Amino acid sequence: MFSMIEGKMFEERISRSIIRNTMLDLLRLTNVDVVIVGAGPSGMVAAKYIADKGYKVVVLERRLSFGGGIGGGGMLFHKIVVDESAIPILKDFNIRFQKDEEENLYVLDSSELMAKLATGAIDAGAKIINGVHVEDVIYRENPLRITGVVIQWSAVVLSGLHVDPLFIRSKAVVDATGHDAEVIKIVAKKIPESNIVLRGEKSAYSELSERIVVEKTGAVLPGLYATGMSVAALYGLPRMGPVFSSMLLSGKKVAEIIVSDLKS
Ligand code: 48F
Repeated sequence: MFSMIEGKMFEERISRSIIRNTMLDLLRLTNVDVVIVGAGPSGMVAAKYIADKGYKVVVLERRLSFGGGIGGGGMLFHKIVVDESAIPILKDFNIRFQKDEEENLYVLDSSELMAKLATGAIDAGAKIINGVHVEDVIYRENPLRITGVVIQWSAVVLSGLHVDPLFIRSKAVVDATGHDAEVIKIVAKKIPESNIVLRGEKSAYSELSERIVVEKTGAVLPGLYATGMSVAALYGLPRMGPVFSSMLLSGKKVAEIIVSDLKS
């Protein structure tokens, strides 16, 4: 009639298993090496290459799915393009691509890119947690340093309820939030001594932006790093549309910089 195991109903065991294992995970995540804010292309690439080196990495994504701007392809067409500079990264993630000889570009399916970037990051040991919104940072003075993030359930943010958040301590925080550079924007506003001026993204100039976004990727303040389109928003660089080479290269570059900083 009622299948009870050790005096517990099935429904009760489902709840207990989810609650206990979530709490065990969350306790392990209160102090990590690297918090990456945003599970878009740059964030997931950074997560893999940092986790590959054995560091504890968590990616916090406010939506219930990873991929960021990948899923929409180019104006909802399910393809995106890269140039040859991104091919080594595509190979590291086992992502298939075709050469469009006519345009001298490489083309791939947006769903495969999303799924395999996430798989690569997770298989390397990074945790991707959906439904968590980063609403602020933790900082310390003399010298000024970003030492973690302030988090809230996205559902609470969307509901507008006043609920105090919780904290995650980390050695590095990566703004991979895309066009709005949300973490850097908060730091610029709430920590004026950071002297950050967020210049905002410019209109489209794909070729220029693809190059400079990668060049400018890196540390913003001790403990705070920018990758992907947040770099464009910070330095006033143009947008580039559905060409993703620089997002992948920027994620890899920020990973290399962080790994080197964590070692020193
Ligand atoms: O926007 P997004 O894909 O960032 P990206 O890695 O790549 C940009 C491209 O997709 C494309 C482009 C280049 O070709 O122009 O747009 O720079 O992903 C950013 C992710 O961050 C999440 C957001 O939901 C998205 O999935 N995000 C943004 N703010 C927060 C956040 C926040 N405060 N807390 C948690 N997640």
